[in-house]
Amino acid sequence: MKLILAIVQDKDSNRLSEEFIENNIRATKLSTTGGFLKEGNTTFIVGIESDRVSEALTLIETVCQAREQYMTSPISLDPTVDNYFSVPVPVQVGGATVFVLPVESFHQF
Ligand code: 2BA
Repeated sequence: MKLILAIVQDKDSNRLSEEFIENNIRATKLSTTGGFLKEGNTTFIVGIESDRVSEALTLIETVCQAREQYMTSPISLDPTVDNYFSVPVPVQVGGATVFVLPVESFHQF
């Protein structure tokens, strides 16, 4: 058995949930926050048989799109500087960031 941790954009999370249900893949959704953009994203925890990992990865890859987001980065963090303004910088996010981990044991009580 493996544990998939898939960090996806919020915009893709409902569709991915539906695909998991349709394909009988059990998952838990966590509301998470990206450390860099500090914006919401969604992390799916999926416990799955080893021989179905590639099926789950294909679903994730199919559903999750790469998008460009803008990050507003201050030119100066010094509040004493008069010309304090921000410049939006494009950042490519996603499709999905996925970790596949071994599972030592699995219990449902
Ligand atoms: P964030 O940390 O908010 O990062 C959003 C996007 O910003 C990243 O997209 C990447 O394009 C860019 N980025 C992140 N850190 C950067 C840095 N130090 N310098 C320049 N650009 C940077 P993705 O790579 O697609 O990541 C999307 C989200 O997946 C991340 O949101 C984070 O929540 C998660 N993530 C990505 N890599 C991870 C890792 N190695 N460990 C844990 N979580 C990760």
